[in-house]
Amino acid sequence: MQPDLFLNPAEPSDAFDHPLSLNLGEQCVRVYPHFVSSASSVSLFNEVKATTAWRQDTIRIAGKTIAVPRLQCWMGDAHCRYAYSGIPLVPVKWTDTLREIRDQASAVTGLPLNCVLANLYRDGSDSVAWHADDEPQLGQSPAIVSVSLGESRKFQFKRKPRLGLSEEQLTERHEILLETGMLVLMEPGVQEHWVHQVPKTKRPVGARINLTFRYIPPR
Ligand SMILES: O=C(O)CCC(=O)C(=O)O
Repeated sequence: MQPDLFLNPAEPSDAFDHPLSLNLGEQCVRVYPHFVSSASSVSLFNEVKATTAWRQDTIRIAGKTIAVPRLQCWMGDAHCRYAYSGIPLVPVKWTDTLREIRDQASAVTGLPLNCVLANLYRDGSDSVAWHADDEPQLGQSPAIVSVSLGESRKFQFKRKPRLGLSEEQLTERHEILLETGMLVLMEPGVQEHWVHQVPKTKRPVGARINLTFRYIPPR
């Protein structure tokens, strides 16, 4: 599949002010290619990798316990309890680094953000399967803000099946190449109508960190 966007603009400052758009039907994904400058992305990757309390979660599928194919850390404000694929997540406290990235992501997107699922993909055999970030704690129509550091990986979208979709719509696919320093904003509506994944790859790739910021309203 050809990516919808090959993101390597020559003029980073321009790209920062004017995000690129990927239209998914009525919904939209905005891409800020140089949210983190290329000069600082390597040191930021190393800093986040070293200061985040990564853990290996497991899930039960068909009676078997399986290791989630990536390391994760759930971080956020104290009330931000969450469950992901049946894994209950109690937030660890913000590190200075992730709080700083959160504040900048909030400033760029204009969105309040109070928690983050950090994912560490150690190599091409780590992945995240098709899913939507549509847990009830996130409210009716959440916006999701995702920052990538490290190796490039494919990010793919397909529609959630529902009655009334044509064969063409059901087989429709979109793809973004997620590169280091990139911020992706999945606008409200994307999680209701689309699922996304980062597939495994046989290409030799090193580690990648993804920070998926969200907002959970205090109760
Ligand atoms: O790694 C990514 O870019 C996506 C992560 C993701 O889909 C998630 O945390 O829900």
